[in-house]
Amino acid sequence: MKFNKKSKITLTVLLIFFVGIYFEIERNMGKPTFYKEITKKILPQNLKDFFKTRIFSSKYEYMLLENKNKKLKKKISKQNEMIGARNMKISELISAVGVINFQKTHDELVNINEIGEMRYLKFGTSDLIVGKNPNKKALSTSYFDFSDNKIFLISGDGILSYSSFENFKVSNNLKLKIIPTNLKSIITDNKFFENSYIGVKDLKIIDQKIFISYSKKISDDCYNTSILKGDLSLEKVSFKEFFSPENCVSGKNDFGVNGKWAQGGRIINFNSDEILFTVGTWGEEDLAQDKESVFGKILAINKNNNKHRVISYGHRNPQGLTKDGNFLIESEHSPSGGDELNVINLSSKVDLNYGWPISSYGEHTGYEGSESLKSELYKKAPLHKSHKDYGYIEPSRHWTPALGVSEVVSVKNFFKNGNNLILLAALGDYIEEGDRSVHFLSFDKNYENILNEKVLITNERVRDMIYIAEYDCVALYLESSAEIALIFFKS
Ligand SMILES: [Ca+2]
Repeated sequence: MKFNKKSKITLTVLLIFFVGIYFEIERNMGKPTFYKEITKKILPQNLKDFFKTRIFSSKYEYMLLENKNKKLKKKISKQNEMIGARNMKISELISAVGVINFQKTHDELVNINEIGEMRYLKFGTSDLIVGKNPNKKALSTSYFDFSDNKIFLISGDGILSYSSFENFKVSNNLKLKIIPTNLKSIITDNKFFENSYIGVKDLKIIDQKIFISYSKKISDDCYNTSILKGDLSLEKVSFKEFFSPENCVSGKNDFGVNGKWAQGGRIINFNSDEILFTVGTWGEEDLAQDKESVFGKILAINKNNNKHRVISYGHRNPQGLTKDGNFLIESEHSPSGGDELNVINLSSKVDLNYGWPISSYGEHTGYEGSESLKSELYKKAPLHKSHKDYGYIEPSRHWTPALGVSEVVSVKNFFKNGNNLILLAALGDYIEEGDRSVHFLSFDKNYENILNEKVLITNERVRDMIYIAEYDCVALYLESSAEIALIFFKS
C-alpha cells in the first residue's frame, strides 16, 4: 500500500490527536471534568467499561483502590468516634457503680540469678478500658502510688480509686473504691477521655496532697504537660491548677513532626519545699536546649508558690525518674533506638546537659518517608553519636533497638555491700529485645558503673512502677491487658 503526502499528514495529525486525548483522559481520571460530562452522554456503558478496564487499566485500578481507601479511613474515624463515646459512657457507669473489680490471675515464685526468689502476683480487670497508646493497643493505661497503707490508682482518663494494700495480700477478688473528682469539669478536651496520647501521665501523693500530671490543651492542637493538685480525701478530691505553663507545642511545630508521645510527666518528691517534674519536648526538639523553655527538662517546682527552676536539660521524653540521695536516675525515650538511662549527680558542678537533640544514639522517626523533611531534621538536630565530644553527659546505658523505657525505681539497701539496685520498666513490643520486661540493674556505690543487668519478662507493656519499702514489694501497672502485678522480694 502506498500513502500519498496528504494522507500521511492526516494520519500524523490523527495520531497526535488520539495520543493527546489518551493522556488528557489519563491525567483527569477520577476527577470531574468537562470531557467526562461529554463521554457520559455520548458513549454507551459497555464501551465506557471497555475503555476504563482495558485501555486505562492500571490507573483505573489505582483510582478504585484510592476511593476504597478514602471510604475505609472515613469509616474507621467514625467508628473511633463511636468507640470514644461508648468508652465515656462506660466510664460514667463504672463511676456510678463506685468500684473497679480486679481478680487474681497469676501467683508464682520466680527466681532471677543474683537477685533471688520473688513472689509474682497479678490482678486483672475488665472495668478499665481506655488505653493511652493508640498505636500499640494498650487496653488500659493507669498510674499508681502508695500512701498510708493504700494503693491509689488513676486511669489515663482520670478515674481515681484506692484499696488497702492488705487486700492485695489476702484476697483473690479486689474492689478498688472510686473517689469522685472534679476532673470532668476541669478538662474539656474530649481526647483526654478517648484512646489517644492525651491523658493522665502520673500520680503522686506527698504530705496528704495528691498531684496528677496530664496533657493540657492550651489552644487548638497545642499542648503542654501540666500538673493538678488536690487535698487527699477518700470521699472526694477537688483538683486545682498547680503548675500550668502558658507555652504549648503545636502539632505543626518547626520540626514538622507531631510528637504527642514525647510528654514526660513524672512527678517525685524532691525536698521539703519542692517536687521534681519531667517535661518532654512534644516534638519541638530544640526547646530541650533552651533554658528559658520548660520543655525537655527536669524541673524543681516549689510546693507552695509553684515557681520552678531547671535541674537538668537536653532531655527528649523523660518517662522515668527516681531519687537516691544526691543522685537522680532518669529514663528517656529516643525516637528510634537510643533509649537512655541517665544518672544525674546533683552535687556535681558540671552543666547538667544530657544532649538532646544534638547528641543521641537514636535516629529520627516520624518524617513518614519524606527525604526532604528527614534531611531538615538532621540539619536542626544532628543526633551525633557521642555526648562527651560535644560537651554533654553520656547516658549510663543506652539501648538500640529501643526498649520503650518507662518508670525507674530505686530499691534501697538491697545489696549488703553498698551497691545499688535500680529497676527499669519497659514498654515496647518484642520481648527478645528486652521490651515488655522489668530490668534489674546493679550499679556500684556512686552510680558510676552498671555491674549487672537481669531481666524479668512480663510479656506486657509496663507503664508504671512503684517500690513499697514497707512491704519490700514492687508494684507494676501492665497496660497491655489492664493488670496490676506485685513482686515480693524474699529476703
Ligand atoms: Ca542524651
